Amino acid sequence: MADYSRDCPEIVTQVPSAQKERYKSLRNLFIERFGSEPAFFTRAPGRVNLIGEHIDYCGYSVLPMAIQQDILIAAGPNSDQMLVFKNTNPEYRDFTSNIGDFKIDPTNPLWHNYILCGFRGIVEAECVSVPSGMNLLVDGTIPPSAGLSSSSALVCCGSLVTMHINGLEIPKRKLADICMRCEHYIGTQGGGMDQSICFLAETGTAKWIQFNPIRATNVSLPPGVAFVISNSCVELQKAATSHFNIRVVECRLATQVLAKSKGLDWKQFKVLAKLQEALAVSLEEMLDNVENVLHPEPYSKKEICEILGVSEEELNKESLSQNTLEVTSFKLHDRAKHVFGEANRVMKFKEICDQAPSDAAIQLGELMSDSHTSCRDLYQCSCEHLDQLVELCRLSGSLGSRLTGAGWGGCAVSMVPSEIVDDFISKVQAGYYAANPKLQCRVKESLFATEPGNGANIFEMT
Ligand code: ADP
Ligand code: NG1
Ligand code: MG
Repeated sequence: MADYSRDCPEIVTQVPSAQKERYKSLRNLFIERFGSEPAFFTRAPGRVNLIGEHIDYCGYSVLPMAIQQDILIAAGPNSDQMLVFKNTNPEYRDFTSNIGDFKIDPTNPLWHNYILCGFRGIVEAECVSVPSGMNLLVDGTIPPSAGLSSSSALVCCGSLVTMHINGLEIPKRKLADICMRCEHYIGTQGGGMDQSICFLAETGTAKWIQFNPIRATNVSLPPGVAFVISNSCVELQKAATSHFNIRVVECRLATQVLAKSKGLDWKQFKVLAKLQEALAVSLEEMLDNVENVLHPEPYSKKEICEILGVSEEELNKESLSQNTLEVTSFKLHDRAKHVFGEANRVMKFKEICDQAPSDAAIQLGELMSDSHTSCRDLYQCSCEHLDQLVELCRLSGSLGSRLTGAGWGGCAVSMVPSEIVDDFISKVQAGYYAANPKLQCRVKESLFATEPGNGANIFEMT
């Protein structure tokens, strides 16, 4: 039984004074759209992952921090057993459903589905037999489909609303545990990084997040550096494509082929970290196993079936997801090599932050840049524009730059000496955004310095 009692900052709090105007205008808009006062607000931040990409779903720890951009929901109950979701951004159309009738549609993941994931997660986990109807007005500032976790902020915010409106009190670590599984309803088979940092973040500190069970440890970043986010503005909606799940499946198949080669019951193993635990060896030894057992060329589905001794139907059932059934070729060597290497880099990053040697920032920057190289070459989750942007960030004075989040577009994060942040931003603006009017008009929300922000909260207006 997990112990959720520790590490849980207060969840219900007052609106910070700097934010009061935003909450007031959302309240006024809620009254305009629903004809009644909102009862409360929930807020969930986006995040930037500093290091540890595509390894949370393999069971390995990651090192993100929350950012200031967020999803904010003004909420009130309704007595008609209706779910009514509206958005301040007209691109996101109104959604209305009877509580008993809603469906989460992985084939057409429109925005309201993410809130429904949070709703369903709480209702099922807490066995709420007659959930309250909800009127919600959503306001978001996280650039969508950019690797800053707008989707999970929406899921987590939706779960908080559902909890509070139904009079439940759930500790933050349990909320993270519930929510890390609910985005699977929409099809993406991610790990728990986004939901864990969303709930467990605290102002002023990055977090080292471990899984099984979820734990969040403060990490002190070196003094004299800032983290700058730059969005390539290439968008990839994760739930609408199979890019993400193909990587999850490749890691699962690598786990199973390695397990089989060690004489283990391969069906018992779904994630690389569990295999490492069973073999009781170091990450370096797992890297040796990759070199000795897996070949660098892609595996056909037929070859994997032969190695594991199963039919294609059985492999589909055991190891693939709905949207990867048609994939016929899988890269196991390179994906597993990335995962073990990246897991190692997270441990080193954490160690350097703890020991704080005089050249800490330089060492951390190198780890970040190595992480990008591995994502680009072994995991193949970058894209041309993002690689160009990362390169430009390095040439503009960063100590280290890398893609952040799932990739295939989206954002880069750079560690930059504090005294050159303004100069760095001007150079990146000139080199990436200025030449293209479509990018230039988005530069304000696409290129900015950030600091570790607070986790999700419920706010009551006073
Ligand atoms: P990421 O999590 O990296 O931002 P995803 O592809 O996982 O990207 O999720 C993006 C989706 O989240 C969008 O397509 C949209 O459906 C939803 N979303 C993001 N921001 C908002 C918002 N402000 N309002 C409504 N839906 C949003
Ligand atoms: P983004 O980019 O926020 O969708 C996804 C996964 C994370 C993690 C990263 C890659 C979800 C909800 N999020 O994040 O769990 O695997 O990619 O490190 O699936
Ligand atoms: Mg997402």
